[in-house]
Amino acid sequence: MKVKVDVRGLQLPGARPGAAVEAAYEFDNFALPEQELFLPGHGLCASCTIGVIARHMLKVLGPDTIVVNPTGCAEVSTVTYPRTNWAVPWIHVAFGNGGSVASGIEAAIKVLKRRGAIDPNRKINVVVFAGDGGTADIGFQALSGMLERRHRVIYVMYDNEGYMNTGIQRSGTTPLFASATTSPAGRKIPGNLTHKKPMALIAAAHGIPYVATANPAYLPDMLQKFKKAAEVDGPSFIHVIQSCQPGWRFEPKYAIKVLELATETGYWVNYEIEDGVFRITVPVPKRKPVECFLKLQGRFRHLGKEEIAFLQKVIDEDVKRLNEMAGGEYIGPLDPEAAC
Ligand SMILES: Cc1ncc(C[n+]2csc(CCOP(=O)(O)OP(=O)(O)O)c2C)c(N)n1
Ligand code: SF4
Ligand SMILES: [Mg+2]
Repeated sequence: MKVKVDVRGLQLPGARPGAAVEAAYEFDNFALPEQELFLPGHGLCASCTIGVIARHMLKVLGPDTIVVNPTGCAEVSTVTYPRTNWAVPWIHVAFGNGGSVASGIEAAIKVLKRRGAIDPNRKINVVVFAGDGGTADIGFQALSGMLERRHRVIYVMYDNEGYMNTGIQRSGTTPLFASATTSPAGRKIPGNLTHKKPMALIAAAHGIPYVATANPAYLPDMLQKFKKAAEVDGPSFIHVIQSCQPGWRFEPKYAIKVLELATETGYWVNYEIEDGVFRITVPVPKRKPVECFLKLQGRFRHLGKEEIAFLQKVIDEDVKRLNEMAGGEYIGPLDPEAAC
């Protein structure tokens, strides 16, 4: 089957390279509290990594946190009336307005502090916890406005690469050639025909103080990024990849394995952009072939050699550009013989 797709070009105007900082992170000194603020008993699917992200995010941010949650799996699976799994103030918002509601909450906190109704020294975190659809698609303008106005809000986008709670439709972050219910692989097309939107780079182009990508399979790195986001005085954006069993179609026991392979193949690069300095935070000495990541997942089962080779080329190009932005080969060369 012949379908014309271009290799995309990632670009980030204005970023300065910085050395990988993995070794500088003091993970050992970073004890997590025992208190659970994302409680068990939710309705997320078995092996869903949304719970891993939400639980650890709140352990880092603590009880003085307000969660703004647009519609999506994270929302419908945790707040079935009259129960909730969130032991912090939490608000449901519409699919597309997470950034606007969080902006209003942050502005209201400022006013209440100014009037003396809240202790001006009290640090309250406002977090948007939104899916890829609620961020990269319908919530895009609300997010962009929030970043532009520089509200002190931590925006966490959990990215399962599709509209999962409504039946696995494609989104702006669905990868090339993944089969979804609105881009089904068949005789006409080999799955989704668009590239994944580089949301972290798009957020960074707003010139905000902190942007990062994270992966729950690399927990210390993800925790560190939540911590840094909470410390900046302005907006921060963290794009977290999140494995989804029904959407990606892997055996539930591979929920973390598939995320490890995402990073080991260079499909997903963990980096941060702090005050304009770009660093890769989880270096990968040698890359495994992308096939290792693809073959665990039913959404890529239809791919032939040609499509897999094309996806490998896309990753090679992305990695090259990200290494250039970091100023070194932090993501190493492809090892075609590597065992998965
Ligand atoms: C304006 C509007 N359009 C459509 C919907 C239906 N809807 C609710 S959530 C959702 C998709 C959510 O996708 P995402 O943000 O990626 O979250 P996920 O379900 O994957 O966790 C859709 C289409 C809606 N609630 N509001
Ligand atoms: S459909 Fe996917 S994202 Fe939604 S709860 Fe299930 S595993 Fe999680
Ligand atoms: Mg989604």
